[in-house]
Amino acid sequence: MPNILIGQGGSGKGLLFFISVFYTYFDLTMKLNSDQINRYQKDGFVLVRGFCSEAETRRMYEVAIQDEAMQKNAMDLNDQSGKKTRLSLWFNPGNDVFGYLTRSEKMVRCVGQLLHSDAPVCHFHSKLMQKEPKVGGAWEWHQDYGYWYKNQFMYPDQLLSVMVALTPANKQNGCLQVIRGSHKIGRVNHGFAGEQVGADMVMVENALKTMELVYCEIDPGDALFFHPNLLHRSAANLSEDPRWSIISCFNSQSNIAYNETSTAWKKPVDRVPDEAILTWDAAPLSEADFLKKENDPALKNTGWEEEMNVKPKG
Ligand SMILES: O=C(O)CCC(=O)C(=O)O
Repeated sequence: MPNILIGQGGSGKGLLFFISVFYTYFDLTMKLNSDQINRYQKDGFVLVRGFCSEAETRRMYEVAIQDEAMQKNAMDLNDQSGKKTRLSLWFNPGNDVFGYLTRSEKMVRCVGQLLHSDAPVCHFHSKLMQKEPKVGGAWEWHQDYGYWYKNQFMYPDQLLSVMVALTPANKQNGCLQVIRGSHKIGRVNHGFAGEQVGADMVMVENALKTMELVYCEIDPGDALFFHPNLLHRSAANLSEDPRWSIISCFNSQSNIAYNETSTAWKKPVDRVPDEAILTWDAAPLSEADFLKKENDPALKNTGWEEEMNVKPKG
């Protein structure tokens, strides 16, 4: 065994260096076990508790609420009741703290275990979801592939999303709700629900007759990996507490998007060690390539949306 106790004995830096060498040497980077992989395949989602440590999550939340570019580039999407859901979305993962999360060995490795391809893992986009107390709007029932189909990605099994909670998410503040196993239905039709893309409610209601509705109540640092055909929604935040999270979406390089002008989706992720999130100097998000609402092909009319029944009954 090599001498791995190098560093400034007793100091915080020395300890971090020790941990990093220890993890590298023993290959202890977080990965999913076979039970978790099976659950993702069967249910369309898997929850990994404590994916990010308390300190990592605190660092990300501080940036989320303080970074000027993040706030300046936030956009509001109206839900069906006119309440606003706020998010900032960017494509290329940079040298900022969220870029370090997206690019971390643990993230890329776990995503690679779930994507249905051996091609390199690429990052499609990340978004900071900001559901403010009392005003944060709902997300209507949809599949992410309801949006991404319009980008003309060919293979849904080669895409997935990872939601990392930055604050507690619960029923009161509008946590994510999913229909267990609904990814197996395949893509259902989508129309517009407010300014969002919404799934055909006939199929959602059919799914709810036999499949379980699950409220994903999660704690800061927990990560929810979910399939792009999993039906999901979230209610408005009527509580006194914010509900913030970061959602990173990944794609296999073998999955071509024929209607997407950004290019991150075909660039293999430039990985960084897990400890970058906590210990590396982080750039501000001012260099990030943020999406403007008017440029999103998923929010454009393709001609068939109006025919869909996307309003819940009653
Ligand atoms: O953050 C939420 O409440 C829902 C977000 C969502 O459904 C999505 O980004 O696809």
